[in-house]
Amino acid sequence: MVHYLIAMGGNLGASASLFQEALQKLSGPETVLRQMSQVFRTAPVGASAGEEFLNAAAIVASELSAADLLRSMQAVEDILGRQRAVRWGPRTLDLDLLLAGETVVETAELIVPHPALWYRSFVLSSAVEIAGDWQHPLLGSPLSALQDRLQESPIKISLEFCTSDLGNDHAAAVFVEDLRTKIPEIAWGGDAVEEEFARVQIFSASAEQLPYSYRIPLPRTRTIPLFVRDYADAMVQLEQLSIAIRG
Ligand code: PH2
Ligand code: MG
Ligand code: MG
Repeated sequence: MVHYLIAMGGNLGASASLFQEALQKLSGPETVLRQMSQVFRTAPVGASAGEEFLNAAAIVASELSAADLLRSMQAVEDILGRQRAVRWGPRTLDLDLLLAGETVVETAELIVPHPALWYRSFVLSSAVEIAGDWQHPLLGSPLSALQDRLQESPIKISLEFCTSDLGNDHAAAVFVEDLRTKIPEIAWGGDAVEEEFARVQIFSASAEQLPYSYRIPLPRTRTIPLFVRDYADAMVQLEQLSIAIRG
């Protein structure tokens, strides 16, 4: 029996009742709902994400493996999403597996802990309500501490430019200056920022991409890879990232 933490989100006809219906469908002989958070209204993150989202989290106890639970979550997404299937558009219902107790899973199909769990306010606010004392097994902190970290201002994040396609050091310096004025609540630095919270790696979109299942190299090194076409694209993506972080 494993306790799993699940995130729920949606912005197309999503409602508290849709989330409840999803949890009902997930429940069965092997899977029991233990707790559900309140439903939070959150700002959409992502250029084409659309309207305001609803987000919530739930704890289920299950005999299923993480891989099997994920498959049943995907089946529920399909059933409940079918009425309003808009490809590549806003989401009717998104179910993400955030944590599987303190187990770490890294396969082609599934990464647990969810790689974006630690820096997304729209995930952490509901997760912390019901699982604030759960440990993030890679970062070694409880979820509540990860959320507190997001409240610090300015939040310190360093940028690492992993490509030469984007231009020279001068172009990068101008870009960082621009970023500082546009997103002042985050102290972005080209050089190592003191006590950095995260490291954002900027890759040219044309460069060879890392696999989605990138490894977090050290317990406290939190790295976010971004693949960008140029600095303008980097700015757009970083603005979205800052919304995801600051919520
Ligand atoms: N999910 C997304 C993209 N953007 N924004 C918010 N606020 N909440 C989400 O659940 C969300 C999002 C794709 O899964
Ligand atoms: Mg998601
Ligand atoms: Mg998903």
